Amino acid sequence: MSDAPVPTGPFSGLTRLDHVGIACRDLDASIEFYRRTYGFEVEHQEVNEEQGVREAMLLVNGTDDGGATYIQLLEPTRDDSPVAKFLERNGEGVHHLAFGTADVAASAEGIGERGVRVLDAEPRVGTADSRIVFLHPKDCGGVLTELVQSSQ
Ligand code: V0V
Ligand code: CO
Repeated sequence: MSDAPVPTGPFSGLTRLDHVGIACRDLDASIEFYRRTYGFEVEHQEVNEEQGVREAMLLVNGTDDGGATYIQLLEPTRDDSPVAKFLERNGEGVHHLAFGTADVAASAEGIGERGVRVLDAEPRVGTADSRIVFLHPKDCGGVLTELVQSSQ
């Protein structure tokens, strides 16, 4: 028997809820709602041109693996973006869930082998230089699901 630590966590490599993505029309007004109502503060804010969003990460809690859990507020930057399409169809509300992993490519490969469509062949750049992959909502019980590997 070796003394190496036994790996923990599920086979997918997903170990925590990283964020819940919320589609909104006015980022500043939504930030103000979360601050005034819950006291959550913005930890990070950026524009992601590839994804067509202006977004803010609001810290909810830290986790024991050094990560954290956030609310991600998403305002579209162009009319043909996924969040703009979502707003047109559904109005403001929950847009996606994101699970954290230490290795996003390995998690995506393992989940893809179980018959779920992985939308990104290669991980893309997400918030704060994270690496992200999306899974098709039609294969995930109607929930757009993101896998995220944080940059630290
Ligand atoms: C679309 N559908 C959804 C959905 N978006 N279902 C649940 N949750 C969502 N958010 C459903 C929609 O109602 C349709 O169902 C069907 O999927 C096809 O949708 P569509 O918009 O007509 O068609 P597509 O295929 O052009 O676009 C859908 C997908 C697209 C999911 C493929 O939105 C996508 O690639 N999303 C991933 C990228 C993304 O969302 N980026 C923004 C967040 P019916 O009508 O056929 O039944 S960026 C982010 O989170 C970052 C940067 C980060 O975390 O760091
Ligand atoms: Co996200």
